[in-house]
Amino acid sequence: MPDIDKISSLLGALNEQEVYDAIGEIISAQPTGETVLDTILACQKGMEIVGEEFEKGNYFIGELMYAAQIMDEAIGRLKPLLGTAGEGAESGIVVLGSVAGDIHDIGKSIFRSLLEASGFQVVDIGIDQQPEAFVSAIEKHRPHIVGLSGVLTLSIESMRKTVALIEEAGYRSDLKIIIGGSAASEEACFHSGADYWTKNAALGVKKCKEYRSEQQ
Ligand code: B12
Repeated sequence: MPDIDKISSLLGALNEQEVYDAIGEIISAQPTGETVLDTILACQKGMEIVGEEFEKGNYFIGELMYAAQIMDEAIGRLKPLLGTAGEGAESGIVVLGSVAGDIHDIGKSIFRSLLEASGFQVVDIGIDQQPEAFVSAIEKHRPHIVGLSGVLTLSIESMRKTVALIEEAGYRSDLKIIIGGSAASEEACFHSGADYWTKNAALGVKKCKEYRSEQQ
């Protein structure tokens, strides 16, 4: 099996073709579901390296956009290996979106794909979504779980406002709220009033399954 960890440094260095070659090698080796998840995490780490280079002033917005393109393509190639839960495997409804002010969506889309592969129906309301948009989606789709995605420090405040409006609208006790993205932390979870936080999409799906077995 090829070295999965090397993908982080290849992506961090924006070596596009080498990232695809490494992903190709992993796919040819007929990986287990766990290996596919590890590969996604290695890509996520690569994006952290890109973020660090941006902070240091070595990369600029163009490099962030290029990294996003490589990441999208890499995940697109891995996606068919995530499998599908098949008809009738409904595990619950999740309303998901990136919170107000935040246009990042790669992590959100990965979480969405993993949820769908586990049989959840996902209503993805998109990026930069105001609290009111989450509440409208809750009114319309009556989800069991709401997922808030955010990678900016400022997003924590948007998450707090979103949870507060869900509470004000009277839906808080009907559903669980989980937050994810690189802004998520224990502190952010407490501050926002969410039930759970994670920076790992697979752990997020595991938690959603736990919530659904408690709710049923
Ligand atoms: C790519 C990127 C961009 C791309 C985004 C493209 C896109 N379509 O998403 C572009 C170029 C548009 C961009 C723009 C900006 N960016 Co940017 N960006 C990044 C970068 C390098 C990678 C983000 C990423 O895709 N990571 C990979 C994914 C897979 O990881 P993830 O998001 O954490 O998701 C995983 C988990 O967290 C989880 N997950 C995600 N969401 C959810 C939700 C739930 C419910 C659950 C359970 C799980 C879950 O699942 C995923 C898989 O495990 C980060 C660096 C970093 N460390 O994240 C900076 C970063 C987030 N950006 C940053 C900044 C500053 C900006 C800009 C302000 C730059 C500018 N000057 O314009 C703008 C902001 C625009 C805005 N208003 O949102 C900063 C944020 C700093 C801060 N603390 O606030 C970072 C951290 C870079 C840095 N280190 O400085 N960016």
